[in-house]
Parts: sequence; C-alpha cells; structure tokens
Amino acid sequence: MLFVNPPTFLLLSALTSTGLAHSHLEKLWANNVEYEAWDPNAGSIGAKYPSDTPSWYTTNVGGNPLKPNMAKTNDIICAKGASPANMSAPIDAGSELTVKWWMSGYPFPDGHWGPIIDYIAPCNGPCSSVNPADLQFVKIAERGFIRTTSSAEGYWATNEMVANNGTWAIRIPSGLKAGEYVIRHELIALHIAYEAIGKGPYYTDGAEFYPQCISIKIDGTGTKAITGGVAAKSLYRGDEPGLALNIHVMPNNNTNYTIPGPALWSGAELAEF
Ligand SMILES: *[C@@H]1O[C@H](CO)[C@@H](O)[C@H](O)[C@H]1NC(C)=O
Ligand SMILES: *[C@@H]1O[C@H](CO)[C@@H](O)[C@H](O)[C@H]1NC(C)=O
Ligand SMILES: CC(=O)N[C@H]1CO[C@H](CO)[C@@H](O)[C@@H]1O
Ligand SMILES: CC(=O)N[C@H]1CO[C@H](CO)[C@@H](O)[C@@H]1O
Ligand SMILES: [Cu+2]
Repeated sequence: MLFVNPPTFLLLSALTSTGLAHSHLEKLWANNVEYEAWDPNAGSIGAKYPSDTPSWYTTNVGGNPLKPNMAKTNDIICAKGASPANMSAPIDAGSELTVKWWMSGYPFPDGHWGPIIDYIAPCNGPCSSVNPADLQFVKIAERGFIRTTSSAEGYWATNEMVANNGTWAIRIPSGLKAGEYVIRHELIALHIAYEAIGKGPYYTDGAEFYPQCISIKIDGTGTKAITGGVAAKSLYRGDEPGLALNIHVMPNNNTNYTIPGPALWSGAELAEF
C-alpha cells in the first residue's frame, strides 16, 4: 500500500504487521555521484524505470519482505520481479558504495531487528544483460547483533542503519579486477523469526529478507577475481540458527548470534563504523 506522511497509527502498526509498508532504497552514492534509486511504489502508479540508476528494477510495491519459502525462488536473488539496471555506477575498488533506505517518512521499522549483509557477483560482461540466476555471490560484509540494551532484543545492524537515517556504507574490495559487478545488499528482520523454529527449511513464515541489487563498474589494473561464489537461491533455508530463533527472550542474550549465509569472502574488507 502506498501512502505519504502516514498517520502515527499506521507507523505503529507497521512495526508489528507483516503486510504493511516497509522500505526500499531511495538514493545511493558511488565515487561522489548521487543516484536516485528505483521506487517500486511510484512504478506501480506509472513512473517509468529510469535508465540512469544503477539500482535494479523491482515490482516490490510496499517494499515488502520475502519469507523463507521464497529463499529458493528467483525473487530472493534481487527482490520481487527484479531485472537488471540499465547502467552500472563507476566506482573505485576499495571505496565505499553508500545506500539509503527510505519510505513513507522513515528509513525502516526500528522494531525489525536484524543483520545487514552485502554480497558481490561478477557479471562477466555488462550487468544490464546478465541473467540474475547466473550470478555467483560471495559475501563481502556482514553486521548482526551489536550490543545489549535494556530491551530483550538489544541493538542490531538494522537499528544502526535507522539511526543513520537509513544510510549504509558498503566497502568494495580493493584490487578488484576491472569489470561490472552486482552488489546484493540485504536487510534481514528477525522480529518474527521464531515462527520458523522447528518448522524445517523454507517455511512460510519466519525471518524477513529485503534484498536490493545495484550494478557497479570497476576500472583500473586490479587483479583480484571473485571465486567460490554461490547462486543467491542457495544462500538461505530459513531454519539456520541465525534465521530460526526467538530474539525476544529475557535475559537478553543475542550475543552469540550467528549471521546466516556463507562465510565472509577472503578478499572482503569491512567498512568502518
Ligand atoms: C533523513 O532522510 C530524509 C529522506 O532522505 C531527508 O529528507 C532528511 O533530511 C534526513 N534527515 C536528516 C537529519 O539527515
Ligand atoms: C545462543 O545460545 C543459546 C543458549 O545456548 C541458544 O539457545 C541459541 O540457539 C543460540 N543462538 C544462536 C543464534 O546461535
Ligand atoms: C533502454 C533499456 O535498455 N531499457 C531497459 C532498462 O531496464 C529495464 C529493467 O531491467 C528494462 O525493462 C528496459 O528494457
Ligand atoms: C548479557 C549476557 O548474558 N551476556 C552473555 C551472553 O552469552 C555469552 C556466551 O554465550 C556470554 O559471554 C555473555 O556474557
Ligand atoms: Cu516486516
């Protein structure tokens, strides 16, 4: 559902409901250039997908999550109805790509505690014509539980992103070989992750996935190649320790939280916080 300046009761219900508005990327920055991201809500009422954004097209009206049962479908790759951006943003290897989440007056519901994970895959040619199912991703950044607070859940990467007004920096590995790549940036919300406990893989409820893809272009003489990647459809099952758990239990102890997905790629370098 699309609304501007939602009244407070809608904002509050967005914290507890799975069906209401969540978020999408509003803007992004690479090599000091600002890009407008794609707004699927505007798209649903006729806006044309621009040719000058590196943020992938999606039909994800409402900025809604994917559930564990979507983790083996094409939607998990780059969000619902995704297809490649027409351009790839030039960016220097070793620099930061910054993204910004924003929708309906807020970055993301603060009660959607969880990790933020970034992946990269080479396009082996122009990303604008890549088949998303061919992309082989490695993990280049992950941030999960940060610290305990007086609430059972504590403070998580998503809380930090919200505190930064929706912005998040992704460090592009230095020395990366010239070429075009897809960044798969993802928020995961765990507030109802307990629903998947004991239900096995790909259950209809549980953790919420919010992926968004961005195409980038690296120049220069770097020699580092991405190897050992996996298709996005094999990243998650939904019943991993980091996806099927109850984060609301007192006394607070999410300090042993295990971020889901593959291990961090050996060439990854984390952004500074
Ligand atoms: C937060 O982001 C919104 C949307 O981009 C912007 O209008 C607002 O000025 C930002 N607030 C601060 C304090 O930067
Ligand atoms: C954290 O530790 C508790 C107690 O040992 C355990 O029940 C829980 O599953 C662990 N959580 C994760 C995400 O590993
Ligand atoms: C001119 C052009 O290539 N347009 C494409 C831009 O991207 C969208 C989404 O992938 C395509 O549908 C267009 O054909
Ligand atoms: C606040 C709290 O109880 N923290 C504990 C959580 O569990 C880890 C080990 O799993 C302990 O080291 C912490 O002290
Ligand atoms: Cu939600």
